[in-house]
Amino acid sequence: MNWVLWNDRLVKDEDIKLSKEDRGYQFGDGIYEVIRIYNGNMFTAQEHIDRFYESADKIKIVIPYTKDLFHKMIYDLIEANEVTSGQVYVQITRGATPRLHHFPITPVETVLTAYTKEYKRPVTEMVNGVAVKTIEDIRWLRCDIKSLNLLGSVLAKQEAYENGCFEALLHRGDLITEGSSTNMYAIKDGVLYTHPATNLILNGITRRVILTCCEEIGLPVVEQPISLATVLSNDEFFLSSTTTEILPVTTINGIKVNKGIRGEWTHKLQIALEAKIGQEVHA
Ligand code: PSZ
Repeated sequence: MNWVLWNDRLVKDEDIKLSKEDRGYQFGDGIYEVIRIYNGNMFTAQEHIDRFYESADKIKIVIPYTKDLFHKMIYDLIEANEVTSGQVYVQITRGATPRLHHFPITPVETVLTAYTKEYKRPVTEMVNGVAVKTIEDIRWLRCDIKSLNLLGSVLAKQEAYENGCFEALLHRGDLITEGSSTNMYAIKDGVLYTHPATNLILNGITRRVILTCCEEIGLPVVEQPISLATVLSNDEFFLSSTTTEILPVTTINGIKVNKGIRGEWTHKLQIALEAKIGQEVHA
């Protein structure tokens, strides 16, 4: 079924009416989240909801629902659409007003929209890995906000795609930040390295779960940026996000990492993450 959430109402897709002067549409003035659904349940729902409210707060949008009510609204949408394996996309914008850059002088209602999609786990890539291309990170300096402004990410992903790569490996000078829609990790001599959760990356929910998994499997973590110059000397490399989970990175700019095969620590982390998701282990 195809219900969508429009503010606090569940409506049919064709009944949703959005303004051409919605600030999300004109300025990207809003924020969003993507939450994974496994077996009809949201995975790490509270963490995603907390980040949604934090992102809104950072750009001074006030969400007119309590977190509990918001959680219920999203859950009702998932139930109405009978999603078992999929994802829910939710965004909120500052609302619709005659176009002026500054915030509306007379407050207007925010516009919330959410919809669901069926989605299967990328099991082939989980085993075989993916290719990435290094690209200079030209995004803004508040990547900690899950903003609707995604032009820097879109351009990087497109360049990666045109070069036959799954993802862009973004760097500011010599320092690797993250992917265009993923977090990045290197493993060298039994230690995991990943960019610290600063303004230069999105602190992924999957990243947070992975750091807990590292503790569980006895893999030390150093939250420090990975050097681009020495990136190929790492033993293993992988990326993560809500939808991709953990994908081994097997080539960088066409050159193999770890002989082009999934690394052992990466595999262990996939298994630890799957245990949290409650899925069976694939391959
Ligand atoms: O479906 C998709 O392609 C998704 S779902 C979530 C993302 C992509 N990306 C989230 C994201 C991001 O946009 C950036 C710039 N860095 C890291 C991540 C990973 O965050 P989590 O783990 O919370 O999804």
